[in-house]
Amino acid sequence: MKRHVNSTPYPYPFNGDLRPDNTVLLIIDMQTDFCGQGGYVDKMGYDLSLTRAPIEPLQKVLAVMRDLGYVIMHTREGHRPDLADLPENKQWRSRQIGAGIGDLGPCGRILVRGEPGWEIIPELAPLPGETIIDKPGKGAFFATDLDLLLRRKGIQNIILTGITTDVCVHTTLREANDRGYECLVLSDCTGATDYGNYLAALKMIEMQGGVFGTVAAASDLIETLQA
Ligand code: C5J
Repeated sequence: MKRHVNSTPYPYPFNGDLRPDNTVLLIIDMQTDFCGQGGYVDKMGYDLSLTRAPIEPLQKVLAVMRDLGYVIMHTREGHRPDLADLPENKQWRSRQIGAGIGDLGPCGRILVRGEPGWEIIPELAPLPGETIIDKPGKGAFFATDLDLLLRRKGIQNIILTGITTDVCVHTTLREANDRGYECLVLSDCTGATDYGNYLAALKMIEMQGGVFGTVAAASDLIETLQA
């Protein structure tokens, strides 16, 4: 049975093959450091309401997709406690803006694995058995086994959500698209530290007939899944 999500600029997936065993919901970096008080994004002075906006729609999508048996994966951006995997320029730039990666903040050491700020927020906590990808960079394919796990599971479709739209979501989207995965971004299940960047990041996807994939709202996906 072929089915499609009502997405822009084309219905997803392109071939109508949307099943629990060939599709993953990828939830990117819903960590306190990116959307919680005292975390990295808060320390940089950005508006937390923008990165917290996806929480509620994501909870709905997550509940539906868990119920239907879809593959669920989460990512966390963070570095080893000895910072051996932290590029010098990444640390230097973060210190310029008053939120030095590896430095002590209100939620522990910023973007360091095992610290309170690095944890996924309780509202979207992974269930036992759901895969968590720990990544040192912005893209979830860089220096991780994500591609290997997806191919072993026979995943063709990736539904991308999480934060931030213009940085980690977009980098992962581009990496996935170049690897031949069919990508959907859920517009209300993602957010950026700047609203203009959020809109631009979504618009970029829609160029050239869907240069990186296609975009839908959570309700469009849920309608298709429950039809
Ligand atoms: C950033 C992310 N923005 N998860 N990380 O540094 O988007």
